[in-house]
Amino acid sequence: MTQQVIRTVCPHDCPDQCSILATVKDGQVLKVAGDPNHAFTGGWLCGKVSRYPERVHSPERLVTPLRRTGPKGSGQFTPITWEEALTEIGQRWRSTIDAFGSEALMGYAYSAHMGRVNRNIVKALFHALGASQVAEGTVCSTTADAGWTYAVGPTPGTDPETVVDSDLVVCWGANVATTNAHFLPFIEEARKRGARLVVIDPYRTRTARRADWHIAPRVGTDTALALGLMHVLVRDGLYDATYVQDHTVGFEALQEKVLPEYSPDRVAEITGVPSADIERLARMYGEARAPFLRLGMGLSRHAGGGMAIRTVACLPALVGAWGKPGGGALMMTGAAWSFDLDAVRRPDLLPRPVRTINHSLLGEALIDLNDPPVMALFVASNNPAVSCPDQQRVIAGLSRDDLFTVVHDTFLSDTALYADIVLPACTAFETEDLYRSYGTYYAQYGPQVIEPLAESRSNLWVVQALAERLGLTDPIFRRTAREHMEALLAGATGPTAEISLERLLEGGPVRLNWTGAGPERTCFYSPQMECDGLPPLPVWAPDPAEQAERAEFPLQLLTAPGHSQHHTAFAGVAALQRQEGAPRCLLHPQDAAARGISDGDPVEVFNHRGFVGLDARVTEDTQPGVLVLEGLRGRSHYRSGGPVNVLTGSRLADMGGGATFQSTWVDVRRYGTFVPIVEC
Ligand SMILES: Nc1nc2c(c(=O)[nH]1)N[C@H]1C(S)=C(S)[C@@H](COP(=O)(O)OP(=O)(O)OC[C@H]3O[C@@H](n4cnc5c(=O)[nH]c(N)nc54)[C@H](O)[C@@H]3O)O[C@H]1N2
Ligand SMILES: Nc1nc2c(c(=O)[nH]1)N[C@H]1C(S)=C(S)[C@@H](COP(=O)(O)OP(=O)(O)OC[C@H]3O[C@@H](n4cnc5c(=O)[nH]c(N)nc54)[C@H](O)[C@@H]3O)O[C@H]1N2
Ligand SMILES: [Mo]
Repeated sequence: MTQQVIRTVCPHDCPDQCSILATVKDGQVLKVAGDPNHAFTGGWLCGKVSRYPERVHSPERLVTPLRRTGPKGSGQFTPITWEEALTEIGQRWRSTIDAFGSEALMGYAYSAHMGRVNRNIVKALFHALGASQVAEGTVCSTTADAGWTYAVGPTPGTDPETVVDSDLVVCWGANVATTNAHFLPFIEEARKRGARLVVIDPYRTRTARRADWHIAPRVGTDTALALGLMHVLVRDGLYDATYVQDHTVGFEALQEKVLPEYSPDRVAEITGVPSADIERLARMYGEARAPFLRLGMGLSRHAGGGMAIRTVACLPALVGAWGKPGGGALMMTGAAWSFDLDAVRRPDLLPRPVRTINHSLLGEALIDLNDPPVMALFVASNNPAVSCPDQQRVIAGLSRDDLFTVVHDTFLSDTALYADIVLPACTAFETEDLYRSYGTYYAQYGPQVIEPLAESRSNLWVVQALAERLGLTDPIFRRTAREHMEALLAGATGPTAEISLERLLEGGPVRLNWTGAGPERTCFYSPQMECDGLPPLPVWAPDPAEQAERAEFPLQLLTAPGHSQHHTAFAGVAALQRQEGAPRCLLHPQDAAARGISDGDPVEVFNHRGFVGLDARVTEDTQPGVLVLEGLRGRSHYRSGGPVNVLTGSRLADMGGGATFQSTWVDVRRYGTFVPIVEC
């Protein structure tokens, strides 16, 4: 066959959603390049996706279904045929449903494949089976979403391409150089035109290194910092009284009841940011012509994380930044899209109301749920044995001998090690799907680039095959990817309905006709929060549970995305593993000296939940009292213990049911200095 260049889409959970030109010959992806035809991702790919041929053709790809032959977790499997795998799964699920009821079955796919079809179709299967449902986003975005929505409603963020017209860009808890790389050139363009870049992050990230000013608050104190800024803005008359009057709720209550409590001096005590810096930042923000706030989700993965996002998201309204060219705020653009997802997910197939299990509480669900217990689990497109909090319980749950687990993955992930049956997934390059970005306003069709390798199969194929075994007759389980796309568009509303399948199939990014007007209103005082039993006005208070943990373990754990990793999805690419290097923690020189730790020493990070063995990087990039761990790795990457989430707990954030990875306190010691305490 001759060589061909096929335009497709990066399927990963990333705001950029690059358009990719894949060069293909004889069923092999030879190279990938950025598509110059995309206004946002503009002709270059990140370091991870540049290596896509290595991911697609990794020698570690799963090539056949596997059946477990050794104890759970041992990694002992034997190849079986798809016929055997599907028959066994069908029989086990049927007998589980007969013996325990349909809610004993729990199955879900998460975000490793962002295609609207392959991600959502798995839901239809578990709806039709009457299985326990899973609230999946709680390990990632639900708390941030809840906080944002309480403040500004379901407003999609400002178009990132407009940032070039901004004169002040604030990246607040957003390491865009790592997690939103194609946004950077737009910020740089704004800087060429005179804008300044401020980064607010507890440690010096790659983005902070580039910034004109890096402000490093204590972890979990953003609510107070935002209120300190509001205090100065209101005190000095630097707010937009007209915008506030016309487009906000509860300004008087904020001014009278809240802001007096947040003087720069008090906020400095809470956040560790000097009061002069709070004054200066407030002035910069208040005096800017069009400040652009890029709000990340890191600060939401915390006990008070919803309130933090909710409060920071009020800032643009106070200065009237919304609607000014270059001004406003962006967390996500997802709310702008209205494809008919229910046409693929089909919640109407549920035979009766069933319980919903929080993804962040997977361990608890597998261990503690009764009536009925979870007896059969299906996991696709995620790796909860690494990414879910409270790993001890997740692993204990996955190790249950009476739990029948099926994992569908491209690689033998840590989770797959606990499966009874492993199903080989193909990469998104081997599937056809429809994508829409959550960080820009583009949708794009992603054609299949090569045939599925070996015996790997797509999420869609697996759902169809299982539906057939289980006697599910709804026509949805026979629809092709193309028919699903038609359904997604047929029921679309708003500007999404203006997009035609024909236009998508022509290829390349298709822009959503979105007007970007900003929120209808911003709630300084939120009646909805009051109804939901939450404080209706912004408030920061120390968290008693955290204070108790801190008394025992003095360092706060900050976990952040890895630069050359996408959680664990690129685990099969050796070059990226080498580039990321051995797992390490960033430790401030003061904390290192107090423990006799030098740069490069092997160390163990520990708390009452578990320990992780890795290398120490002693650096002023972090602040005293904050230990930073970048990236999620499988257990075998660590010197001992691990993965990182053995340290985190199952407490949920204040709103949205999200995980609280950052509400974790730890200590660190040189590797090998641990003397076990033997109780007699
Ligand atoms: N290279 C790479 N890119 C990715 C991913 C990846 O794993 N690797 N993951 C993808 C996914 S799934 C997602 S959800 C997004 C990640 O999206 P986000 O979670 O929005 O990630 P970041 O933009 O890195 O924002 C996290 C930043 O928040 C900071 N932070 C943590 N706690 C606090 C706090 O209390 N206050 C403040 N001010 N800052 C805090 C962290 O130090 C970190 O630098 O990125 C996507 N892109
Ligand atoms: N401590 C701590 N924990 C965190 C975070 C943190 O910041 N700190 N971040 C959280 C966030 S933001 C997120 S989004 C989650 C991510 O958590 P996960 O979704 O578990 O992320 P991955 O490790 O990327 O898992 C994706 C898995 O899907 C597989 N896969 C890839 N493509 C396909 C496909 O097409 N089909 C199928 N069936 N499988 C496929 C990959 O090989 C990989 O094993 O982690 C969360 N966990
Ligand atoms: Mo995420």
